Amino acid sequence: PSSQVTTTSSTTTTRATTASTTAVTTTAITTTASTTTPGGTDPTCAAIGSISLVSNSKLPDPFTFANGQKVTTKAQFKCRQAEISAAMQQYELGTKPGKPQSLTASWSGSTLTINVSDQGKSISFSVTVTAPSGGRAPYPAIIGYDGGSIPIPAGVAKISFSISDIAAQANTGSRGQGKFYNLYGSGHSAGALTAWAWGVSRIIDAIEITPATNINPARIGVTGCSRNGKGAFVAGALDDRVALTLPQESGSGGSACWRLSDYQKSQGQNVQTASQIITENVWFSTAFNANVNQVSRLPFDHHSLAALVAPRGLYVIENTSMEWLGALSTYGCMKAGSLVYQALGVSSNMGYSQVGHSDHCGFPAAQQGSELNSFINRFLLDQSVTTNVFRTDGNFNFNQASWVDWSVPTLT
Ligand code: MCU
Repeated sequence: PSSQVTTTSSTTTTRATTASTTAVTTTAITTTASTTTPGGTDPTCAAIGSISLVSNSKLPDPFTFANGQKVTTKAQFKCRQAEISAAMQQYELGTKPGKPQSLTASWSGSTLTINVSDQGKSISFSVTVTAPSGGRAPYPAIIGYDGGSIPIPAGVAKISFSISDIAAQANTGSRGQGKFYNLYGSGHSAGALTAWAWGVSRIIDAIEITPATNINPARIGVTGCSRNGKGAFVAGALDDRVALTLPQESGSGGSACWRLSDYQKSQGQNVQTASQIITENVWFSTAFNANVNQVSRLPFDHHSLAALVAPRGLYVIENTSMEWLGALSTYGCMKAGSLVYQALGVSSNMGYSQVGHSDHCGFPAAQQGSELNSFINRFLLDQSVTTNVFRTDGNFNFNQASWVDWSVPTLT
């Protein structure tokens, strides 16, 4: 089965700044129509047609459109990214709504409150901003899902985002619960990962119209660990204003590929698979359920998430000691994703580091200095430092030729 994906173009945005008191600044974005933008709105791209399921045991080719046309230029790749995004939303993530009809923000103390109205409904949520020690305003900032689990260096602000407020993730009974669903309806197709990604986009909208936060909206990172790492990855994939994406121990549903995790499982390893993950929580759209036992039908896999983040900064943190995450799966999946960065001529914009340690979501010092900090220094603090990281301490052999049957073009 295949269904039509429609892209609707977003409409003119007007901005109005209302008077601010000393403590509170309130500004507003108004868009004339609420739209869903599954694949983006680039007018130079051909409209995205229906995207069919495939039969492909290998990782699908990021450089070939659904209609068979090859990607040869960077401009075409942007259109292909829109198509990949639409496919992932259709078959796995659910639809991420576009800019709401109205968004206002207020800033008080260290709290940024975001008020969103769309199609007659309204919600409001807040994030806490911790100003950096040192550095220069406007500061870069890292949005941490439930605070995140990485050390944030000097000069970088931290934005704590309570994600369960937007979409609950207690268990499979959490479907449709949270402010996202109060706004868009409890039956909305978005899974929790997509709902949180929508929240990140609204946080960035709010920062863009609230200079009083002293945060630079062009230097935003997003991080989270484990289930929240899956979320951080999806947020970076679905909003190209995110300058640096930092998923930590995201495993299955994050940096692992569904096909590779199924393979590991078939080899007797205790690795989380698509068919298991949907029985645990509401991270994905219910639309995903139809294909969890036949993931080779998906016209994408999770190397495609890296393909959506490209060419922006991406540093993937993984842990070889946790069998459940799928050490080979995350390594091989991100290796395939890195081929997109290679094609774009920016290999060093993506890093992958897999270090074994028993504390899930603990952050080993070995991954800090020349790895995490280098990515932050380069992509958030504008320093010219080296970010050449692709490593594992794992004892496995990823045979790329078994999984990648496409060649890597040099996109012009
Ligand atoms: C690695 O992320 C998840 C994993 O997908 C779940 O199966 C497990 O229950 O929880 C992990 C997690 O979020 O740990 C904090």
